[in-house]
Amino acid sequence: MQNYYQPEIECMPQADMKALQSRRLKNQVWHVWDNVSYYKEKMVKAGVTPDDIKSIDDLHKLPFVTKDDLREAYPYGLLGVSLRDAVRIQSTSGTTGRRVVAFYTQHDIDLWEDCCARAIAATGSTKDDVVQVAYGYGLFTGGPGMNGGSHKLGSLTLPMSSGFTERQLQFMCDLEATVLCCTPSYAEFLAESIEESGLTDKIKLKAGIFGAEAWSNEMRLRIEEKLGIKAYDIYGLTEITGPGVSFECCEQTGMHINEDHFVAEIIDPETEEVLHEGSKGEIVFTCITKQAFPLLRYRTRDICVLSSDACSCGRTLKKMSRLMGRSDDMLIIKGVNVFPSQIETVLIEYGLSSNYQLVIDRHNHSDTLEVCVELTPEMFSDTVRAIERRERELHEKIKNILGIAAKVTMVAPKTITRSEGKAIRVVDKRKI
Ligand code: DLL
Repeated sequence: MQNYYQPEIECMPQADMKALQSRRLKNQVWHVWDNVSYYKEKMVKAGVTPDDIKSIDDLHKLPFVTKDDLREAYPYGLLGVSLRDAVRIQSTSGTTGRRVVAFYTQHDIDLWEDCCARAIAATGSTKDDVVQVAYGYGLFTGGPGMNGGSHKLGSLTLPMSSGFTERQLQFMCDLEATVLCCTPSYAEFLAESIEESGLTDKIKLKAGIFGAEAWSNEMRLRIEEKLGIKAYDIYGLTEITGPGVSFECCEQTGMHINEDHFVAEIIDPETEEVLHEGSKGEIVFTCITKQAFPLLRYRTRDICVLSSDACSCGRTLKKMSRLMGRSDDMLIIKGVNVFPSQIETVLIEYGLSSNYQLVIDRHNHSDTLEVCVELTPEMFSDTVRAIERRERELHEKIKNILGIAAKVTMVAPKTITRSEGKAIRVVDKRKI
């Protein structure tokens, strides 16, 4: 039996959905035109006015919003309501320069939680379930989003946040959690800890909702086997709302997009040309209902494929495939969005050259980051103690900027292999 949270939307005929999207898009473009002068200027420059947008077929006429726009307009330049009406921010981790701050009205939080409730319901879960939310709470959207979704569905919610594994296992056993929400790497770590603690027989989990970082189908099968559950993918990003932009159903062949709120397009990241359904490209989202942070045509940099094929779960919402990569150099390390240039800036400000390499690996289901950097010839003549002090100082600086710890290794000048083409700055050894 299929389980839905809002069947009238999730199973709406595609033609009706298109009409709903068109109505909402027209209103949203006016909302942005009237309230977000930053984007209005972009529209004026592109020679488009709200009158040119009559349906979602006109979406391509609107200019894109990129991370650079977010940076330029930081912090309030893209706010679509007065401060009086905004009630919450969420943010990505990272430096002030790269940090994304997204705003929500109460209405925005409400619709976000509906999206997360749809994702939880799609696993077959109901009011009778106990949902353990082990995504981080706070600025990160994972915890608050899934928490709200679980409340909406009426499930008993365990707001655990991430980490404190022993406590996670105790609550999971004692309160008989049936649904686990966390990153796939943490799910794998929890699965191993359960095995090691001999608690396998005490676990009542039946489903897991895992996202926020890349994971493979092999990893899914490993988690499913170890935890004895069905593992569902969930996608989202802070700029658009957080988790629940799209979610998997029992078919596990891609994630249904909550199209009544987010209109998806696939573009060629180089030419920005809109591609036909079925083509692989960068997914772009337009928020058609959000008030406080109403991004239109936001370039996510995430690469995937869209499909409107019928799904055996009965949902008519289009699906996006599992993510196939990114069109920029963003890495997700320990759940934190990291751009190599952030680390490069720290190194250069410290007086080092840009001969460095980031080595990312995964031990015990947790990511590790090593920053190997060449000493300058002057620093090379320092004592070992002075070099170790420098490594500690850099470790601190990187931790302050990224929020995660990195092992810093300083090596002799000219020892990092030079490439004849593009420098190889990132060596990602993670097998996911
Ligand atoms: O990661 C929101 C989220 C929380 C999604 C919990 C799912 C579950 P950000 O921190 O803004 O938001 O990072 C967004 O993470 O652009 C993708 O590159 C990546 N990402 C998110 N979900 C997935 C997924 C949250 N299921 C960025 N598979 C996005 C692969 C994902 N990558």
